[in-house]
This record gives sequence, C-alpha cells and structure tokens, in this order.
Amino acid sequence: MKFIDQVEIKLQAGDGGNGCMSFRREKYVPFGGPDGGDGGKGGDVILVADTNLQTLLDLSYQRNYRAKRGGGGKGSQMNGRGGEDMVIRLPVGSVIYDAGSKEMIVDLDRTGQRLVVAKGGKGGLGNMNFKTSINQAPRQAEDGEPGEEKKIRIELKLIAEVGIVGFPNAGKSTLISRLSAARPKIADYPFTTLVPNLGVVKYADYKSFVIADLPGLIKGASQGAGLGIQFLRHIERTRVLIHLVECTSENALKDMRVLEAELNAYDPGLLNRPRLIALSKLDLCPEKKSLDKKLKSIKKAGFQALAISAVSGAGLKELKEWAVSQLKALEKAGSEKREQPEG
Ligand SMILES: Nc1nc2c(ncn2[C@@H]2O[C@H](COP(=O)(O)OP(=O)(O)OP(=O)(O)O)[C@@H](O)[C@H]2O)c(=O)[nH]1
Ligand SMILES: [Mg+2]
Repeated sequence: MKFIDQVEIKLQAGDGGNGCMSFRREKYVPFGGPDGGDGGKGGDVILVADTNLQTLLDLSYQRNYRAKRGGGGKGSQMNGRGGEDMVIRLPVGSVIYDAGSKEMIVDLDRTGQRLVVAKGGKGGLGNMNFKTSINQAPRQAEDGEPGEEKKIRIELKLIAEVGIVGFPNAGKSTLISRLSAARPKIADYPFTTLVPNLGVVKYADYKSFVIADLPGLIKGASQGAGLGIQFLRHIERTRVLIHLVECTSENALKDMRVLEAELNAYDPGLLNRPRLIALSKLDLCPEKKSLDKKLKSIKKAGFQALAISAVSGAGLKELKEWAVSQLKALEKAGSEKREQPEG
C-alpha cells in the first residue's frame, strides 16, 4: 500500500435552497394568501477520524469534495429538503490546516472524532414568512445562502508512543518485527524502509503501546541527504525514543551525536524526550570486554544504554521494560499536573 502523508483538497458545502413565492389557490378560497415554503439547508462537509485508514492515499486521487445543495421551497407551505452532507473519512492522527491562512483547524487524534469543516448555506425563506398585517400578499422570497468553500491541507502524523530512530541498516525494522506483529521489509541494505511502520507491543495484563519504525537517518538528512527528515513528522507525537546504533560501530557516541544533530534540526524538542541508546546486533559483538567499554562510554555521556540482539532476543525484555517504565512515569507526571493546575 502506498503511504501518503500530506495532501491538499478543496471543499464546497451545499448552497441553501431558495425560498418559494407562491399563493394559495383553491376553489372557494379567494385571497388564499402566501404559501411559499422555505429552501432546505445545504449539506455540510464533515471530517471523521477512522481507525481503519492508515494513509491519505484516497484523498490524493480525489481532490474536490462537494456536498449537495438544499432543495427549493414549494407552494402549499412545503419546505425544501436539506442537502446531503459530504462525509470524508481520514486516518486518526490527521491534522487539518487552512491552506490559505496556514492556521490549524483541528487535530483529529481520537477515533470517531467529527468536525463540520465547511457549513452548508441556510435555506432562503419562502414568501409565507413575509406576511404582515399591512402586507397580506408579499411577493418576496429569499434565495438560499451559499455554502462555505474551503481549501484545506491535511498532514498525517502517526500516533505512536515510542519511536525508533537510527542509521539505515541498524536493525530498526527487525526490532519492531520482534517486539510486535508488524512485518516490515527487512534487508541487508540501507533505506529498506521508505515509510514509517507501526506495531503494537503487548505487555503485562492486556496492556500495549504503539511503536514506530522510521526510515533511516543519515548525516546531512536535514539538508536533504538520504530520505531527508520530513518523515520525522511521525515522531512528533511519540513520548519516548529508542536510538539504535550497531554494536560494531567504532564510535557509538559519535554516531549518536550525528543522529542528535539531525533530530535537533527538525525539532529541538525531540531531544528532551526520554531516550535510550540500544547497541544493536549484540550477537555480532561477542567480545564482552569491548562491548562493556562502549556501553560505559555512552553512559558516561549521560545516556541510558542497553545492548540488544533482535536475532538472539538478548536485551529485548529489558528494552521493553524500559519503554514501559518511561511511559508510566510520563503518565503519572501528566496526571499529577492535571490534578494540581498552576496558578
Ligand atoms: N546479526 C544480526 N543481524 C541483524 C540484527 N538485526 C537486524 N539484522 C540485520 O541487519 C540488516 C538490516 O536490518 P533492518 O531491520 O532492515 O534495518 P533497518 O534499520 O530497518 O534498515 P533501513 O530500513 O534500511 O533503515 C538485515 O540484514 C537484518 O537481518 C541482529 O540483531 N543481529
Ligand atoms: Mg527498516
């Protein structure tokens, strides 16, 4: 499936139906009076967050959306019917911006969340509404109001609690395939992963968190090298990060600084998340002494560190536990803050 995470579309809500000008005509009822009904309301354009969708692909094919116009009012006091709404389904995590002003309209981050993004026009009043004591036969009826027109930009920001960031080939996809049911492509060459993958990691009593495997980052990515850094949009919402550096690396700390520089160029806030460096492919580094030395130098620089192997499974339990403990701590801190609002 193709992964599209940005798209611009045009929306047109339905115009309101016109009010009707008509007079009651019936045998034996002279001067029957005005009986023109009102126009119906135009259909709205509505956005709905749907968990069944993972990409904005469909919207990249269809760029124009139009709700139906309201029906016209009729004689015999009949009001027009309302125009049908246009409902657009979007993946959860879609952020909607006004394409003109660039302002954010809404962040659809909850399943089932709905928003009327363009309102249908009001129907016009029929002439039966304009009857007064001095004007018993009004020849006046309103036209319906035009429906709202809008151009919006949609950005998909995946919702995952834990993000895996590292150089190409570090073993990110292999790791997510070991921790979750996700089955991303794994291969012995850089840039195997071109789009983010999500996996659900289960732990303890039916609890789980979502982990994201991102395409590899390289030095200069913020200037466009490799796949660039635009996909980092998908870790904006993560709460903790795992950095993968191959244990065979000559200088893991130096590699780490390269990753940090690219993350910092995208959003310095990313570096404030709880982070852990996992030296990957432990099975390829059998010599315990030199591995311990590497871990020690990373820890000395103030990082939390672990050695793991997605192949042998070593260290995976600890890695999972670390992520869970960090998420729990963040949750606790969040709820305490909510209980004691400042000021
Ligand atoms: N020996 C060993 N090989 C591993 C381990 N984890 C991954 N590999 C191998 O390393 C290569 C790259 O693995 P991927 O999981 O595709 O790496 P990635 O970080 O997702 O790479 P990109 O998607 O290209 O950024 C594959 O050949 C894997 O089989 C490990 O723990 N031990
Ligand atoms: Mg990969």
